Order: sequence, then structure tokens, then C-alpha cells
Amino acid sequence: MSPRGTSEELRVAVIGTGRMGADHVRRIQEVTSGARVSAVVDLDAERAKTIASRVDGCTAHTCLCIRDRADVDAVLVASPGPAHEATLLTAFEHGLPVLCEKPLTPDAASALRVLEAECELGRRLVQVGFMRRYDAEYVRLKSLLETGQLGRPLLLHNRHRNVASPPGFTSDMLISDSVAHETDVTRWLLGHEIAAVTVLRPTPSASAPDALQDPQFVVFETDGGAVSDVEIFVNCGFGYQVQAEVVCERGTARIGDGHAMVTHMAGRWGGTIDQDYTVRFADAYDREIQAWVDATRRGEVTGPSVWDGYAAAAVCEAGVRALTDGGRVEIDLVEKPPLYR
Ligand code: ISE
Repeated sequence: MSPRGTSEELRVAVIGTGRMGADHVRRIQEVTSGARVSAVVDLDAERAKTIASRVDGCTAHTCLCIRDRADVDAVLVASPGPAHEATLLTAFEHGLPVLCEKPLTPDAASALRVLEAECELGRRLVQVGFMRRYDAEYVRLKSLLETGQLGRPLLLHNRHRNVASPPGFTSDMLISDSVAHETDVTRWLLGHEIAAVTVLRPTPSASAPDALQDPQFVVFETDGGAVSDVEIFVNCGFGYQVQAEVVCERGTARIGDGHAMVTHMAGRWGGTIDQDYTVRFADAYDREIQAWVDATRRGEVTGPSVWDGYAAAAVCEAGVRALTDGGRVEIDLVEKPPLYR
């Protein structure tokens, strides 16, 4: 049943039709069942019109005029992070369920305002788009850890490599835009909060654009006594690679080696490496959006919460401070509200 009490398709407004938003519009139309895109919103009127023209009955808008629309049951937010707070608060006013791409908001103070607003409503409306929680390999790793067979997790090693950074990508964004994923993966896999962060700055790669501190090496200390490290390298040149290895008391488990198909040819063996996150995590995105649509039609909200988005924002903010000022920066979260326990 849709939130409006019919078993009809969920009518979704997609806010932001850049790379991720456009991909989600395609996904909802071609892959997801039980939903359709009824409206798209983008400051770029031409882009909104182009995307809307690909979908029967979809209207294009340049502002959040969804507020009084009768043809919107839920909102998918894929606009730039600084615009999220206003969109989320508007969705709350209208009781609309939201899938909000990461980051929830760009800093801890704005994330906390969203958290307080949702707590005031007294019910969850938001699923945050940490899609790695829907990736088959991460899900298997999490299930294995939960069996307890390997004992307590002690260390988590993460590698996060992109082929090339987009124009305008700054050193801070390696943390706030890229390592944001590992803040969530660390908290989710280990079931700990991140208590402190340190960022080391190796000599930048000659392939990195001017003044970009790339790569970086980030170390998280958790409140459960584990250490999680992240190599973030956004101009590695050769492929999109995300790997994780958990070291536990009685064994280790590793994902992301990308061994889907191995070829033997001309005296060598090997395989291909995905070039982009929309390809590497395509299945995860498909599962994430389907899970959101299914839960929303049941009148439920599941998946990563505003608390997870707030914790990630606080860790990234501390990470950027550690990158800029050097040293170890502690993270001070507010007490977790009952809504998220
Ligand atoms: C991008 O925004 C993402 O979310 C990708 O998953 C990540 O690999 C990339 O570094 C970010 O810029």
C-alpha cells in the first residue's frame, strides 16, 4: 500500500538531476518495481526538462514546488549537500518520506538540526543513501561478523580508489565526499561509534591536480577499541576500487578484490577493474532504491537513519580539521535519541 492508502505505484519526486539524480530517475523507471518518477526538480531548467522528457507524465520544476503537489508520495534527494537541510525540513512539514543521498548535510550542526526536527516529528521519515550497506559483498561480510565465528573485530583496513577526481574536487572533499562512505562502513560493520580521527598526508601523486592532497591516509579509533584505516586515493588512474579487510581475534575476512571473471591470455592472467562507482555499486544502488520503495509503500522507514547521517557528518568535520591542523581530533556526538536506538 502506498502512503496515500492505495496499492498504486509510489510517485517519487527526484530533487537534483545531476549524475546521481539522473541515474536514479533511470533506475526507478527501468529497474525498480512499485514506483515511478512523477516530478523532477533542478535549478538548471533545461536539464530538468531533458530528464523529465524521458519519463511519461513526469513534470519538470526549478524549485521545491512539490510542497502542494498531489502527485508526489515521496522524495529522493540527489542535489548538492548544502541544499539538503532545506529540502528535508520542507519534506518533514509535509510528512513526505525521503531517500537522501549522502551527505545528509555538509556539517554536524546542520545535521543535528535535521535530527532534532525529525525527533520532534516523533517518527522517522528519512533513509540516508549509504549504498554500500546494500552491496552483496559488504552484506556477506557483515553477516559473517555477526555470526561471531571470527571473534571480535580488532582492525578494519579500507582502500578507496577513484580513477580521477572531478573538476573542483578539493583536499577536504577526499574526506567529506569520499571517506564519508568509510565512516559509515566502519560504524555499521563494527557496531561502534568513531571516537577520534587522524589524517596523514603522504607526498601527493604527480597525477593529482595542483594543490590536491591526494592520497590521504585516515585513521579512525572507535569507542569499542578498534582501529579502522582508510587509504583514499582519488587520482589512482587505473580503476575504481573499494576493498575492506576485517582483522578479528580468530581470523580475517576481505572483500572487494573484484575476482568476478579471470582471463588467461598471451602468457598473463587477470580481469577488468570497474572505472566508476555507478558501475561498481550499480547492484547496491538497485537494491537500496528497491528497499526504500518497498518500505515506503508498507508505511515503514528502514536503512541508514538521520542518526547515521549525523554521525558521519560529525566524523567528516573532525576529519577535515585533522587534515588541516594535523594531529588527532576527537568526536563528540550528542546523546543518541530514543528514536534511533
Ligand atoms: C562520490 O561522491 C561517491 O560517493 C563515490 O562513491 C566515491 O567513490 C567518490 O570518491 C565520491 O566523490
